[in-house]
Amino acid sequence: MLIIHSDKTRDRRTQTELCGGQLVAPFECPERVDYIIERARQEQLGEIRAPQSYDLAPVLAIHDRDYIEFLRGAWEQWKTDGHEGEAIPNIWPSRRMPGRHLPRNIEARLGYYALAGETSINADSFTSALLSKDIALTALDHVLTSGESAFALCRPPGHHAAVDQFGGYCFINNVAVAAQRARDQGRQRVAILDIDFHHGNGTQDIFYTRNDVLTLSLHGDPMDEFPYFLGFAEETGESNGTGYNVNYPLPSGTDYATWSKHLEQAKARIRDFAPELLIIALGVDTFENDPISSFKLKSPDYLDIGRRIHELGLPTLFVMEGGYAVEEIGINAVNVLKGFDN
Ligand code: Q9C
Ligand code: ZN
Repeated sequence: MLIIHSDKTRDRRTQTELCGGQLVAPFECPERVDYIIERARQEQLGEIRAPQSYDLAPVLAIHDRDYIEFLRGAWEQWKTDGHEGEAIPNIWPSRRMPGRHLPRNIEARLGYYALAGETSINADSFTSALLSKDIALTALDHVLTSGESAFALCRPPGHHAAVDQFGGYCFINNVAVAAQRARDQGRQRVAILDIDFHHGNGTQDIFYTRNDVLTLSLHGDPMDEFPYFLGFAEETGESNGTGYNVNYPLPSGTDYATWSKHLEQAKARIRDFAPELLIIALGVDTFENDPISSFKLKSPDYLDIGRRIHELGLPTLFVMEGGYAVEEIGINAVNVLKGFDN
């Protein structure tokens, strides 16, 4: 399988993540990509190719322009305002203060565009987000032109990013940008299957009223797990999109026997939809030793996941999302791709 990868993903190296009342070293760190690419080389998974550059048009097909311009300028405005540390939001529009105006103040703007407070912004955040979408789009173009499958080794991840919100380590929704581009290139129906431990809230929200992009997500029950406020089973889509969003919230401690049953349900829905392209939001934070998640999948299970996805017989774009057991992330992510290829 072709792998799209850039060493420049290492340039995003924030120092802080707000966690448990402390600023800790971010879970979403550059070493994640190092372990995956090292394992892909060891296993001779396939050719490793650098991404091409794309302009903003495919991003603006999904995200609001004012949000993207905010991301571009946030760090400069934060520094100009005299702040010493990395940029972290600390106030939000909320039930009693709905936020009908976009304030000028940068702290307020951070909250306006953030869905959570763990994702620090620094000098590299915007360029790294742009690079990550280049990786996804280069891999997508390979799938569209060759009919073969490909792996986009994206970092930062994307599935929590909504039309005008960042958070959960995500800025640009890479799978959504890729799905929309596939539509714009003439693919009629695209399915996005999200197997990251966390609900793909951004992806769900972006396509919620549409019936041309089917979104499905298997994830930790939002009653207990991030992103908490979206990802429930009753969220099935709206207007034209009714029936075109499917959530499988699963309890803490879910093992592979239970998880894979729900994967088969998702596959049945995908078959029924008959997409021309399948996009997998590939998180491996479902792993038993993941430091921020609570499922119990084991490394060999990821081979079987790849095998089961291959049974759909669809041109498939794999896009890297989460996975924070850094030492095992390479084994687990590459296992999915090996299982698919075999
Ligand atoms: N104290 C992805 O997997 N909550 N994002 C972290 C740690 C945020 C995960 C809590 C988790 C975001 C792409
Ligand atoms: Zn995740």
